[in-house]
Amino acid sequence: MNVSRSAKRTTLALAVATLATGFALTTGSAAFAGPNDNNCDPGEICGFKNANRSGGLVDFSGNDSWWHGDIFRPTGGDADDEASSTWNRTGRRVGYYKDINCNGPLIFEEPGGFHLNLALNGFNDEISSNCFLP
Ligand SMILES: [Ca+2]
Ligand SMILES: [Ca+2]
Ligand SMILES: [Ca+2]
Repeated sequence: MNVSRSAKRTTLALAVATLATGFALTTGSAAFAGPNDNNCDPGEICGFKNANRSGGLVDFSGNDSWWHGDIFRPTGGDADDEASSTWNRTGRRVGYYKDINCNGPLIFEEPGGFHLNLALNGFNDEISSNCFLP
């Protein structure tokens, strides 16, 4: 009797697990839009490995004091001193800085602004942090 009850419980648990897996698969990326999800979504600050917002990206929802350890996705590679274009999809002005902790020379973007080729600004492969500006 105990064996039978245990078997039923296992079957139920499997059924629930299957449903949960199916749910996760069908909801897709839109339901999980957020930082570090491969997409430069509205509300995010993004740095791209290559010019013209290509070659993989890092996406932040706010200030980031050091881009080291943030990996361009899906291409790979550390973002610190490696970004070649940027896009500010937040509603606030953003500064990108050559040094960590938002220090050193900066360039800024208005809400919705972008830089397609940071080399034109002397900032290719230089950005190490970003902060909102007043
Ligand atoms: Ca995102
Ligand atoms: Ca970081
Ligand atoms: Ca730097």
